[in-house]
Amino acid sequence: MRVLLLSFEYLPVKVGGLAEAVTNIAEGLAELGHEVIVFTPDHGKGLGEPVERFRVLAFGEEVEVEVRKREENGVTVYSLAGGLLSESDVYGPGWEGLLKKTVLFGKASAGLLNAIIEESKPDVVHAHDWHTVFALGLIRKYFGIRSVFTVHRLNKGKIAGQYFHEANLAELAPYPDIDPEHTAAYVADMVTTVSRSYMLEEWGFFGIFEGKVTHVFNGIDCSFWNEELMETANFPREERRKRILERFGLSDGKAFMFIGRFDKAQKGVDTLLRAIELLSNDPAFAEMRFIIVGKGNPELERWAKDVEKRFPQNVRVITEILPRETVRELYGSVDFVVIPSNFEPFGLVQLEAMCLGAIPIGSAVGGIKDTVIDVRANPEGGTGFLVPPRDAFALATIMVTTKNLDTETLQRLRENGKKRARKDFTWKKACRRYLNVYTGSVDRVMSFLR
Ligand code: NHF
Repeated sequence: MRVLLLSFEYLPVKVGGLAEAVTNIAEGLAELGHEVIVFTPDHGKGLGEPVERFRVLAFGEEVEVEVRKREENGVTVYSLAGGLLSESDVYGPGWEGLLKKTVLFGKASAGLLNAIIEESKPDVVHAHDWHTVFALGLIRKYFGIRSVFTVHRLNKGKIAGQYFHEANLAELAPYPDIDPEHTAAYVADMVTTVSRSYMLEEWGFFGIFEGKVTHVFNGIDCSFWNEELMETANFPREERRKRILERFGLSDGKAFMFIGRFDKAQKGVDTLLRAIELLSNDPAFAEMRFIIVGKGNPELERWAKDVEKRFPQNVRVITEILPRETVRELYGSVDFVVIPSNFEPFGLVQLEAMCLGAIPIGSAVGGIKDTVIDVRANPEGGTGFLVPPRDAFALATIMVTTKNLDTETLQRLRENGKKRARKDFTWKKACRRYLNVYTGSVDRVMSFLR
């Protein structure tokens, strides 16, 4: 099968989990013997060799589009440069600039497909997140290729119908304000998202497209997130913990870690900070250590730093991007990783942690709920703990409980977690399911089934 993927992020261009997901899907499909082509904006990177040039009329100006091509791990990647497509802010400049960039990407993608269609007509076009709505719409309109739209995270935004007019897709914008995710899902033959629970939590959106909606879990590449590659691979876990805590200026204790963006909407670092404040009154607190890694919202950064200042024996806050190798040392040394997200389409942290034997304590939402098995519900097969989102008290309570777990249970949770991450959430599995989505041979939700 020949598959065309459309995405605003493709490694090495990475803003969030989207880049990892799309790159792994592309390479996984290629590994399974399929021909994979990717269209992505160049974002000023200049990767690959120039192969094509054409002019595109957009917003009253002619833009010279330069197409660059590279072969990477069995995948043919075309990056589209010129005008806003060369803008280095992936999702910018500003909201207006981003919208213009998405329209230009749409027109340039249609132009590029026009140039290569005679030798390389795709069997399916697979578009990722709303930024590809114009590319998807134009490819569907001009070439009628079977199409799939994947939501990695709902944006729930509205854009002026005018942008659809500008993209030669006026028929998709009968109203002044249009939700581009809704339009992409409407246009596509199949709609997917990255976990079953997220799909059901967001049924208000996905339910509109019932009959062509399903989930495909992401995977995790445990080849990097591997204990054997750690600097301290030969030390027992307690020794590693002692060393890593020391490295961050803390004495030994039960170690809990958070890593993620400091934002108010999704990642829930505020819930963790509140939980720590609650815990500070508990006698167990003296033996608890917290390493919090992340940056973002200045107010949350200030709050985190203030908590660190108030509890210097227990809390370390690192507001810088750590090298992946250091993050691996952390995962492989701490006892627990806390993922207090308010919502999480899939989430990588809980699986990275599981690959390295750190026990996840996560919110019972989206992909966290689907990947972490709560040991209280399944004592033999459990891999971690699930708590309600936005509930600092529940999080604090479970942290006290976990602190007192016996070594045997901890060991079982670690082993179960490693097995689950390595076996149940591989990219190969994800790609096999996408292939079924492409051909329509996949199960889907029927809300009337009881
Ligand atoms: O893992 C890739 C990623 C997800 O939960 C994540 C998210 C954005 O929010 O699918 O997309």
